[in-house]
Amino acid sequence: MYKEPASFKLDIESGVIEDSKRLVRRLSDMKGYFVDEEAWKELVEKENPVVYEVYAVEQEEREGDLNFATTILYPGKVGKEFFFTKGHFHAKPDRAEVYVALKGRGGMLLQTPEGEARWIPMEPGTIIYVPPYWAHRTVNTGREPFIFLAIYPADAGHDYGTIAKKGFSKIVIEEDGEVKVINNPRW
Ligand code: S6P
Ligand code: ZN
Repeated sequence: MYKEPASFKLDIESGVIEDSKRLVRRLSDMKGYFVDEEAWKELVEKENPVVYEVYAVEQEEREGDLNFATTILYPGKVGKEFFFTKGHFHAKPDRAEVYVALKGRGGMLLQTPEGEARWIPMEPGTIIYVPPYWAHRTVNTGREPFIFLAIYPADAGHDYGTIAKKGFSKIVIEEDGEVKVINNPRW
């Protein structure tokens, strides 16, 4: 009838949540995501680095319940483009989400279904409210792992298809030693 309340141990330094489900995304899992496809191929063949890891505590998909997960997004670039998470809409697109940045530096790209984009920089202590209907992707613009916690409805689900096909209308690159958010040339 009632679920048992629970507590979990998060190691703030590493971002790992004890007794959670671990997911690893390597660069080879992100074919077609980066603008510079030659640079992507070269780096996959050379070292195929881990781009990010997720530690998730998830419930059954039921309205009213909550999931949470940390992400450790490693530093790196494909060509000029900083490493990022795949990015997604929620399968139930009206489900919102909250992000809390814990360590490192980066930001979030958000986008409406019509392709209107926003960029929000993130540093430890930044809390982001992701409203219903906005796709979201995080980007590591720093030189150390970028770690954050996300809290989302248990029935939100993930819709990766649209972003996998079209990407975001903006990309985040390093140019002349600066972080720049520019229009996606493939959009
Ligand atoms: C889930 C939440 C995060 C991401 C994680 C990986 O709703 O937004 O836990 O799943 O940052 O990103 P992605 O886009 O590969 O799921
Ligand atoms: Zn999400």
